[in-house]
Amino acid sequence: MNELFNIAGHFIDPKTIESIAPLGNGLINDTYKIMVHGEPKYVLQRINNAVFTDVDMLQNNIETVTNHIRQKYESQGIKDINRRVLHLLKADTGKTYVVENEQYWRVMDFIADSYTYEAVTPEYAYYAGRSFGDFESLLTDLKAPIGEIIPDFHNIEFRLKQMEEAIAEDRVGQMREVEVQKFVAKIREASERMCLGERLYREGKLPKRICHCDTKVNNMLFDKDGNVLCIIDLDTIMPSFVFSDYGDFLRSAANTGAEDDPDLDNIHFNMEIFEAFTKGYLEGTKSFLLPIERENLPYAATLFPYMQAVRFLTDYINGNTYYKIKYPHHNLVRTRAQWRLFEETEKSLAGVKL
Ligand code: GN1
Ligand code: MG
Repeated sequence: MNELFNIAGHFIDPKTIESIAPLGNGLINDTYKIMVHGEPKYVLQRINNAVFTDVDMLQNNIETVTNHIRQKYESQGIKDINRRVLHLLKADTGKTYVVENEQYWRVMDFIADSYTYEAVTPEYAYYAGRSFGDFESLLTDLKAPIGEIIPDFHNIEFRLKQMEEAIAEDRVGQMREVEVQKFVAKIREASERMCLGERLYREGKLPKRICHCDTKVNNMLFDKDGNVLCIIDLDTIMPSFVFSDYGDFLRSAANTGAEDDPDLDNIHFNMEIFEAFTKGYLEGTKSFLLPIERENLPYAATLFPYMQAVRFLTDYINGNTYYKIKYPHHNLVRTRAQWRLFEETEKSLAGVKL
């Protein structure tokens, strides 16, 4: 605990800190809230440096994007800007992060009276669609460069290659498990149709845009009336297909079960959420979205549970080195759940045209 106080002391007056307590349930970084006068005032985060190896680029990306959005909101006369866009604090080093014992830390303002959810109603899904669409739209005229913080992050061809490498290496002997072999076979069987986006990109038909790339429901803050306040978890902002933001949101929001649901019967694709989110997203992106992007949104909704199954299975085969796990088979349970969601999504969206 003392360590956390010392680190926070690089960003704020340590005498004002009452306590520091864990916050949220991300799979990558460690997050805490800093209490001042009985209220959460700041968010302290340990950046996972194994995942985000270039912390300078990471923090630069976030500063560039949040400054751009803040300026736009100012020129549009939007009120309450500090609750609508994240704000990184500067440390006594002059940077927006500090390094202590090879660990990287940052501090942001806590946005008061805000709520996160793991599941949404169709009404909230509509607002979420609008917000992610608006978010992309606000960034279409960004001139400053945004680095590809995790190269090939949502490149399914690359994720499949990583799976094949893990299989070839089989460092902990998981390939002996029949269930693992079965998933590998199914993933390979679907791979050709799932790599459509990368093919369209190579043919010069599909653009990359600045996307959020982690649009899970819990990466959005709502106010008490259900309005979207602010989009959070900006680490993975990078150039990508719009499929990333559209597809990854539905992967969490339209799933009637949990991401790691052990009971596969809970998992279905909620068409009402799909319709509401799509309506909002199409409104938010109407100024720039190309027909090729729009037509392939149903494909995007199937791509993300597929890609997540590939990523969870790869981590399981590698001996769980990437995602935080709560029990030994967690990544296999996650794979089962994401695979079921992929099948359910394909079934539900067969023949759906946008
Ligand atoms: C990770 O940290 P978190 O939970 O927001 C991951 C996403 C995955 C997600 C699966 C940098 O996000 O890509 O979709 O877990 N982020 C990174 O829940 O790999
Ligand atoms: Mg998150």
